[in-house]
Amino acid sequence: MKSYEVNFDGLVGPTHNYGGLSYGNVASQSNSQQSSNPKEAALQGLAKMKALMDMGFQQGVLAPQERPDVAALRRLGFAGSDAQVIQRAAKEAMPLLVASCSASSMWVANAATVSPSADTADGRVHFTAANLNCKYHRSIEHPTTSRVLGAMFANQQHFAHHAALPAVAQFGDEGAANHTRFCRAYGEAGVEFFVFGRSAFDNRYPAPQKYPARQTLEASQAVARLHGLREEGVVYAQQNPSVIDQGVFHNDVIAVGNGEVLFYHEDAFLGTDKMLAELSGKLAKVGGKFQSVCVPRSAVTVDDAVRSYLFNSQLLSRPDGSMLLIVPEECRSNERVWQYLQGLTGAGGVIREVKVFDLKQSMQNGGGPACLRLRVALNETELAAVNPGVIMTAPLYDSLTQWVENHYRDRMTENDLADPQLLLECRSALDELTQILKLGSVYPFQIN
Ligand code: SUG
Repeated sequence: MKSYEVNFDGLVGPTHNYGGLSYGNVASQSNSQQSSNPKEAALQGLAKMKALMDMGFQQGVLAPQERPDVAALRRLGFAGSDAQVIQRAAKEAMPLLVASCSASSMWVANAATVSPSADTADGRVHFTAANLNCKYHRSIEHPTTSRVLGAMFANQQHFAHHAALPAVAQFGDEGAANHTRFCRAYGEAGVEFFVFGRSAFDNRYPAPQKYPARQTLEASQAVARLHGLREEGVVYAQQNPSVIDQGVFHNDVIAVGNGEVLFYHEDAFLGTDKMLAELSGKLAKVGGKFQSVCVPRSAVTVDDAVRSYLFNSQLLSRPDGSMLLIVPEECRSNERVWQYLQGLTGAGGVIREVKVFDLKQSMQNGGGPACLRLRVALNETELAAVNPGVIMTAPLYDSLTQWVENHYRDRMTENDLADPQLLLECRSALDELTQILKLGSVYPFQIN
């Protein structure tokens, strides 16, 4: 049976702004308070989805969330009508209003961890929504994420959904941003690679000194248990704490894998040799031939990797077995990174081509091509069981582009977030979106 990797990209929500909310994420910190352009952000994301679809890849779309999150503000004690809740938060606690307005759900690599059916004990595709417990503005995403994923992958014969892990730092879980799967073919059993930043219960593991390690070993292990993965099909590795302290807040900022290939920076992991041997051995047991492409620090420094987002790229398999790397424009403007990429594609190795996309609006908050997509490996039967409303087609692209043109502002600052009119605009946009994507009622304003 045929199988595919389907990339579901997060549609940027109408409140996209630069709130400076993510300590440890260099771009988010340095662009804090700049004015943003939500319309441009959404159109940049849609252009990437359309381009991948036109290249013959399977592409889907994941809906944004209701923001401002008035219900979350109510839980923090702001009362009155919706407009009063927003005005009171703006007056008394602007940072909390900004956090409840974040369009951060666009980075759907953090929405969930997904295990394909070939890896799981019950033969279903398993999803665990990420608790995103490290940052308040992200910790409020998972209830809606679960409803949206449930509406997209509703067929219980093929899809199993797990609620987010307990909401404490010890089970900090950032979803697929720290998870990669290696396999010979998408429909065959593979090796799931979980990368953690620290252990919450075992102090033998080192931890970063400056910035938080968002993913714990214990969270990764819990997800592997929930999904019914075999021990032989799982490898755990620790992120090098010193790169976290240099701004590598997720493993997908320093490594990317696909098929039988891991593309990574020399400084990405602790115990690299042992880890590579384990990946190679376990992949061999399911018929695969592991290959690693290491980028030496002499060619690209960790700082270059963080600024250019070289590794936050999409590594995609082409029909002839070679791979294509989708990188952000910032890779072309970094001389060393661009030179490295020219050498890589010219060397006749597995990565043969690089395509560049302008995702500046998202990049300025630390979200590159890989952050914007959630990968779901599906066989033909499973793909047919996905809600067809969320699979990208030329007419859907046209409808979504028109929808963005109709509803989005082209400039957003902190003052705009305090405007109660924004909430009404967002709700009417999202109400229409659930009809376009055939999701049913998934937003708090639709179900309460
Ligand atoms: O969680 N930025 C996101 C970026 C997530 C990128 N995802 C992956 N690497 N997979 C984060 O730090 C910034 C929001 C703000 O500052 O307005 C933010 O949430």
